[in-house]
Amino acid sequence: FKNISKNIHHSLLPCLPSFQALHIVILGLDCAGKTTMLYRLRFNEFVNTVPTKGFNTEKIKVSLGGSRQTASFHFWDVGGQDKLRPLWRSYTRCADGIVFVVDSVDAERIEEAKTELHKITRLAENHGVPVLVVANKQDLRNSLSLAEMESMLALGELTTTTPWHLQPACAIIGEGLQEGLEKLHVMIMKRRKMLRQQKKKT
Ligand code: G3D
Ligand code: MG
Repeated sequence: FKNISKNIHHSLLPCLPSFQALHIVILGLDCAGKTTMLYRLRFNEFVNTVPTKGFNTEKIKVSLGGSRQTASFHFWDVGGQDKLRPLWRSYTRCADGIVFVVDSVDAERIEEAKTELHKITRLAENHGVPVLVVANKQDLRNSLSLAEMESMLALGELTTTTPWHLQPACAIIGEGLQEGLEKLHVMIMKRRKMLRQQKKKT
């Protein structure tokens, strides 16, 4: 992983100016459906995935509700196996937003997902970065409800500065993805406005 990590640092360190595509990092445990989501958005169809060893990246234009407006998202889908998780930090360094994908039927590992989510949002450099929590695999009969997910992930206990939205989704058919990204976009724009106003005051 050394090489991968070196390349990432090289490409991300000079944080790109924000008028370019929004930098969005897709995180979550392995098998949550991150790569399925990315390729659903990219090709508008289901793509059979293999476990992600390094990362996948795609620039995708997403249309925003009703209006004809679109936003460019530059997604980074990072492998979620535990040995890859230490790399997450180098991807979130300049992130405008985080998409955290959770498998809604994997009740056994939801505690682990919660721990990782809280760990990443507590990092100083992620202070205030909006998080879209995707409750994925809602198509399956035994999926946890949104209310259950919210309490099991302790979303109410995320730092007070972290804006979040919990979105039910089914990545294989793409349901909920667009809606979730619109919410994420709104949160990112709100934060930017707030940061601009703070800058003016000082
Ligand atoms: P990851 O990138 O987070 O590790 P993947 O996860 O995108 O590789 O997906 C892991 C498995 O979950 C895949 O199945 C994929 O088809 C499945 N999956 C992803 N999203 C959904 C969903 O919304 N509903 C259902 N039912 N399954 C989903 P396989 O069988 O290839 O392991
Ligand atoms: Mg993957």
